[in-house]
This record gives sequence, C-alpha cells and structure tokens, in this order.
Amino acid sequence: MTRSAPYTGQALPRREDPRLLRGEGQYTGDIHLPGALHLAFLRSSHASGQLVACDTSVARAMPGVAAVLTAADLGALGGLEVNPVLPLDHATPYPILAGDTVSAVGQPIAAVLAETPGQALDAVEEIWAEIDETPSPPSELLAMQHWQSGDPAAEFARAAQVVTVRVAHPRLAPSPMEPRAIAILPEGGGLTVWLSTQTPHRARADLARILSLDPEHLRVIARDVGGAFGMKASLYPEEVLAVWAAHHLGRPVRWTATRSEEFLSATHGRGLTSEGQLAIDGDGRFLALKARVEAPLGHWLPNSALIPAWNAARILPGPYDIAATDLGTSARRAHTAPTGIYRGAGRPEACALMERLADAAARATGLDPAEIRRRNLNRLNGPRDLPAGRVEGADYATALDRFLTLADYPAWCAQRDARRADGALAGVGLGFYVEPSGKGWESARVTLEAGRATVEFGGSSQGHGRETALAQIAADALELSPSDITVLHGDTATCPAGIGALASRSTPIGASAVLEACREIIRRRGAGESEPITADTVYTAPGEAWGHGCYLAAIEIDRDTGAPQLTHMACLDDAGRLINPMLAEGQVMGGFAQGLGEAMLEALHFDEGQLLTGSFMDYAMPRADDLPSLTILKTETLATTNALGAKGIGEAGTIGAPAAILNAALDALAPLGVTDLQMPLTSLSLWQAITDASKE
Ligand code: SMO
Repeated sequence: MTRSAPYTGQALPRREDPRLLRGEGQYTGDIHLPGALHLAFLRSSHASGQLVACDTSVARAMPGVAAVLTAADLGALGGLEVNPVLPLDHATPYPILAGDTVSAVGQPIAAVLAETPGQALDAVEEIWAEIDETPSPPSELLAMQHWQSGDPAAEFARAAQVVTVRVAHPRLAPSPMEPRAIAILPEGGGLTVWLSTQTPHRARADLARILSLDPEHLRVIARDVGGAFGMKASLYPEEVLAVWAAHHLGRPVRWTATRSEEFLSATHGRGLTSEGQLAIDGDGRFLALKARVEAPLGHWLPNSALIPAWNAARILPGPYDIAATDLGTSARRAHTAPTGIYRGAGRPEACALMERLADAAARATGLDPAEIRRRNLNRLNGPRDLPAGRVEGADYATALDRFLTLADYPAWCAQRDARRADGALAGVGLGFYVEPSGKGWESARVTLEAGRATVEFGGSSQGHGRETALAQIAADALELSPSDITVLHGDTATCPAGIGALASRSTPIGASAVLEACREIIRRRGAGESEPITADTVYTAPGEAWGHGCYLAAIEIDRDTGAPQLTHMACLDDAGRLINPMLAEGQVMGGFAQGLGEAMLEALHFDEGQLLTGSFMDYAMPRADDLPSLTILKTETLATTNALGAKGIGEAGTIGAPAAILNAALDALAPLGVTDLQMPLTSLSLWQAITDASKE
C-alpha cells in the first residue's frame, strides 16, 4: 500500500468490518469451552422481603446438575469499589446472592450449574424459595453535594423575571445487542475470563479483590463487544458468581444473560429528575441559576453509580456564563435494579435542564430562542470557571451562529410559521450542549520493527472502531501505512493497563497515549537505537476535553392523535481533532438514535418494585423508520487538554438531541398554552397535553 498521508482526518473504512460482516466476530458467546457448565439464576420475585427458606434439594438431584449455590455457600466476599465522585458516607452492600433479605425484583437468590443450559433452567424451576414480603423501606440518601458561586439570592432579588423548569428523565434500559456474557476457563492454577466488558483491567482488579485472588492468576479478555453504552463498565454479581464457581468447581463455566435478565438486573440509565430556576434581567441576560438534581440509585451500586448525579450538576451552567449559581445534587438508594452510567451519564440531564430553561426564558422575554442563547453563551476560548471547577471553554456563541447559518435555522422557523398558518402544530427546537470527556490516564505499548508496528492499547473497544482509528494515528506518527500497523486491545495478559472505553476517553486520552509512544519511538530511532524499538507510555491528560455542539429539531404533532413526527434534524458537533470523520459520524448517528429513543420512545415502568416493561414488547426501542434525516455538520477546534487535540464525540447525540426534540415539541404546542412536557414524547402523552390544554 502506498502512503497517502496524513491518514488522520481520512474516512478510512473500518478494518474491523470485513471480519464482523463475514460472521467471524468473536463475541463472548462465541468462545467455545468444551465441558463448560452452564449457569442459571433463581431471582427474587419481590422488591423487599425476608428470604425465610430456600430448599435446593430437589434441584441438586436433577439430571446434569453439578452444583446449586446459595449465599451460604459463598461465604464472605469483598465488595465493589464505587467511584467516589460524590462523597459517599455509607458502606454499600454488594450481594452476589441474596442472604437473609431480598432488596429488588430480579436479584439473584440461587445459582444452578449444569451440563446444558436447559438442565440449568429446569433445575432453577425446582428450587423452593419462600420470601416474606416486607414493605420497601424509604429510599435512603446516600450522597449529596452542593456548589455555589456569586450571590444567587441577590441576583434572584433583582431579577426582572424568574423561570422555573422541571425535567424528569425516564429510566432507560441500555440494551446493547450483545447481552452480558462471560466464559471462564480454569487452567494451571489460574483463570482465563472472557467477558463482554468495556473495562477489562478494572474487571480483573475487581474480581481479584472480591474473590481474594491474586490478580496475576486472572486474565480478562474482551474480544468483540456488541455495544456497552456504560452498561458494561462495572462488574455484576452474576459475573462474580460465575468466576467463583469456575474457581471452586475447577470446571469451565459460562453464562449469557437473556434479554429478560438484562431488563431486570443490568444497570439502567437516566431516571434523574432536575429542577431549575433561572433569574433573567430586562435584556434577557441570565443572572443566576438555582438547580437541584435528584438521582435514583439501585439496590446495589456499580462502580459508576454516582457519575450521573455528579455530572448532571457539576457541568452546570453548561455552555452559559452565569455568575451566580446554587447547584445541588443528591442520590438515593432504591429497591430496583442498579442504575449506572448510560451514554451521556448526566450530561444529557444537565443539557436538558439548561436548554429547557433557555427556552422558557426566551418565551418569558419575547426573545427568539437563538437570540437569548447568543446573549448568554460563553464567548472566550480558554479556561473558564464553573462552580464545580475550572474547565476548558470555547467560543460557544460563535459556534451557535455558525450552526444557525449552516443548518438554515431561519428557513426552518419560516417553514414552521407557514405550517402553523395552515393549522398544523409545528415546532422548532434547539439544544446546545457541552460534553466533557473523561479525565486521567491511559497507556499504550508500541513496537516498531522492519517497517511494521504493533500497537498494544491499554484501553478497549465496545465496537467503536478503535483498531481503525489507532492505526491511522500510529501510521502518521511512524510514517507508515495503516496496513503496516497491528492493533491489539482487550487482553489484560498482553496489553498494558488501562481504564477502558467509557466517558468518551478512548480518543482524547487513549489515542494520545498511542501518539506519545509513537513519538518516543521516532526520537529513539533518530538517536540511533536499533530495531525492534518498544515504547511503553502512560499518558495522563492535564484536564478533560470539552466537546460542544448544537442540535436542531423540527417537529409536527398531529392535533387529533398526538402522533409526533420529526420532520428534520441537524447538528453541529465540535469534537476537536477528527481522526476518522466516518467513525465520528457513526458515533453521532448512534448517539442521536439513542437520544431520540429517550426523547420519544423509551421508558422503564415499575409498579411497587415490579418491572412492568420487561421485554421489547413493552419497551420501545428506536428503529430505522423512527429516524428522520439528520444533517451532520462538524467543526474542529483542537482541545488544549491532550496531546492529540481530540474531544469526545460518542455521547454528543444523546446529550444534544433530547433537549432539541423536547424544545421543538414545546414550541409546537406553545400556541395551545402548553408549557410543560416530559419525555418520552409518545403520542399518548402529547395527545393528553393537547386535550388538557383545550379544556382550560
Ligand atoms: S456512559 Mo459511557 O460508557 O461513560
């Protein structure tokens, strides 16, 4: 292959695809382990209760059953560390199997290991568990934090107007195509664990600590991962049980969750409620913001449990300059499946609150939504101080104007007005967002020999094209072609340590580690070092990269049925240096589909702890025919906070799109006097809002 550098910035096809398209992918479910025992769980049917009896004797005698385990068999195990982004002053339980009490529907009570999956399920049916149901205790406050700047009381006192908004985010099921899956091979005193995870190194460390094993005896391999979206960032009790069983029974063990088990017991996303008050002066300038975020936690806390509650508040006031703020967030335990990070992880919540407030302020002052944003968006490139700390800023006001021109905002507003004149319920909405990417470190090891290079990446892939993008970066830095670069990742035995594929960190931090390793090789080769040359780099980013952008939605709502139709969407995202624009667009499209799902379709419902939406019959995922045309625009303002100048793009669509869609729907119904709508914007909820408005 002849070089046509620079490869960075080219839309090279994904090198992963030929293998995946030919059915040669290796998902955890594809790992063949002869003689493996299959695992199945008996799960709690109650949200709260005493487990007064659990008789496994019949199940133990069933054909093919090798073991039936309850909490008593496991003994004392370690807990899971929770990322302490908010102060957490309670010890948090991490039950692998329920002991004396059950604390959520779907909580594993007993585990069967059998020769076939069918035998394991049959034996689960024969376990007799008796639960004395108890009323759920009140949800316990586990964490809270408060940030303040300026003198909010004084600003509210002198405000010309104050607008108030409440946004309740539906609780969501992340639903990767590949459910949770694990396969374990005990061999030579150690355990090899194939795991569908976005954080293989952390999974190994957590398994070692919980099971009191030497990490050196554990190898975690994440081959192909069929989507993760935050749901596979933390270790699950079922996975710990599987590894415990393989270790103690000395046999290979495997478990693949059913879709029902995913709805019941995998981490859920969102579910936060936020309320905000914005004080405005006579010129539509934002004087002060008061915001309160309430986040639901589950019955156990995954590693990432506190991230959404933290992000939803600490990002405020988002892209706007507001001198006086009073921000609070709190998180409470609930008797449901765990909640955790889900694509966006608090960023969509921060964005929805600010953008709803901006539109409410526009309505209160009579200014156009674009104009009120223009008056309040940050204008300075460089560091800016948010109440929660100093962050990277950009000229958001100019970005907005560029977007409004490129996306032809005036034309969409004119079309809306024409449709309104025809009697249609038409609306246009904006959602300006910021997307802080992860902080900290990632690592890479690069070896150069005879015109070829191997990149061993400490991060991992959840199916988002890491091999393609990292090969482009290494090819440019080493003056080779991408086809000369082999990229390896997702194996704790062979790859250097890393954090993983989450928080939009893979490119800003992970790829910066690859870049730095390549640069070191060039320096050492220049100094006369002979090949092979290997560079091991741990790259620590000096700060978070803050991506930003804006989404525009045009909607029409049927007056008689409430059925919404998105007639157009456009977005502009600034993800800093773009390694591969096609991959970036794929991220935008995928994030947008999930953002649309939250805004218009998806919601988990519980009734007294019972999950009512336990399958795709009851839980509406967006499908191809739900997606409108999306015009994708991009700008490239380099990040100042990493070697590559890259910012995250993976969460952009989930952050900006719901706010724009919500604002468009409110704009459409504003002529009827509707001032509040909550997601998902189903035809039923919109019809209800139209009907209620016409009664008043
Ligand atoms: S929600 Mo992402 O995997 O940090």
